[in-house]
Amino acid sequence: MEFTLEATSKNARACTIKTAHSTIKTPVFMPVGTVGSVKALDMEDVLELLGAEIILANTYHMYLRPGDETVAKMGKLHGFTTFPKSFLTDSGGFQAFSLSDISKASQNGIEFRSHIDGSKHFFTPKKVIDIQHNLGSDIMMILDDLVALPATQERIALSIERTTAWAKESIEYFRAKQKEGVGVEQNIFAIIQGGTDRAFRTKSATELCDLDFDGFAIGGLSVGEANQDMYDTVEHTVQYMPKDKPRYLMGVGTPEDLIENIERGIDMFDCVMPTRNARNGTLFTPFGRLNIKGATYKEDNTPVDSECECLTCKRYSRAYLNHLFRAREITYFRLATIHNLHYYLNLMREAREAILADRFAEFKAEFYSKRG
Ligand code: PRF
Ligand code: ZN
Repeated sequence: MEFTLEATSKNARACTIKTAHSTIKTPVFMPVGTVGSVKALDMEDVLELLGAEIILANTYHMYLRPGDETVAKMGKLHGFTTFPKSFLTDSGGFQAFSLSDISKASQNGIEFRSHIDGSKHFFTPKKVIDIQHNLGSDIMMILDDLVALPATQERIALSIERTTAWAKESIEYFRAKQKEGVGVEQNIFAIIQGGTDRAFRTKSATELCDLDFDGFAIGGLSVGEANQDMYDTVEHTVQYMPKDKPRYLMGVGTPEDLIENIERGIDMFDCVMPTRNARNGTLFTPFGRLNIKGATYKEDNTPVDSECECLTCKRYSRAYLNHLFRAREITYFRLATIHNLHYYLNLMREAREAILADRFAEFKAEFYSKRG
């Protein structure tokens, strides 16, 4: 992976990340394609209509169904899904923790039950690397131990201790495999944990950033803490992260969260918010959220956002989308998803332009002023 830091505007960064499959310009939002599909879209939409250079898939889901070995046989993620650009895969720890009714972390890994058929599985740091080798993602994530907030000091201490131990085991195994010729074009990121406690975050960040990873993520946030606590934790943690590697904030967030965290030095984001909200009827615009179900849109002949250049806004009215939503038409899901993802990806492109012109603060002020 080639990483170039092109410009900064205070702490905000514009970078380029070159993987074996694409050149990613940051700040970047990665659409979520949990099971190897961005829900409601096909890869042509993701590629041609949205222009995404990277999407996220989940180890947990692909391992359970169709199975990582099947994916490997079908040409790994790129061949199987036909998406030719980059994939980042999450390690499965978070999904085991949030989707499985029974999940138990121990010293050696995480035991969980499948949300599909209840079968028992055990993820270890090495196992999730083997799976991600089969998936062939451009960026893989280490197995981390995360805790729901609020948590006791003891539980957070244990979480970062385990995450560091697993990270050491992961990087050793990953680099050894590369020496054998496995995963040579793949990259691996560590995940900083530590709740909202500064001392824990300092410890987790310094321990992990000392290791030979290709990039670093901040995990364990957006799990129920106040927004300001998330922003403060990020602001604190980035100080301990290297300037010459990508910084990824996992599972975040609202448009406001993205702007606040770009300002604090984050390069990469992913979140189900634009895709999930689209399906629920919530559409994002520069003026705030719009609930397309509302009776006010029944005879509104204007687009969702008259300045938006997405397919949905160029062609269809709020009235038509309101109708499709109420009629539960499948087409609604695609059109709404295209708009919301276009909004997120475009927000990142505009943020990047502002950083390159060293006017991120002005950009942020305009962003907030439009929302009133
Ligand atoms: N760890 C992993 N995946 C994640 C998270 C994490 O902490 C989060 C937290 N917001 C989202 N996805 N492995
Ligand atoms: Zn649009």
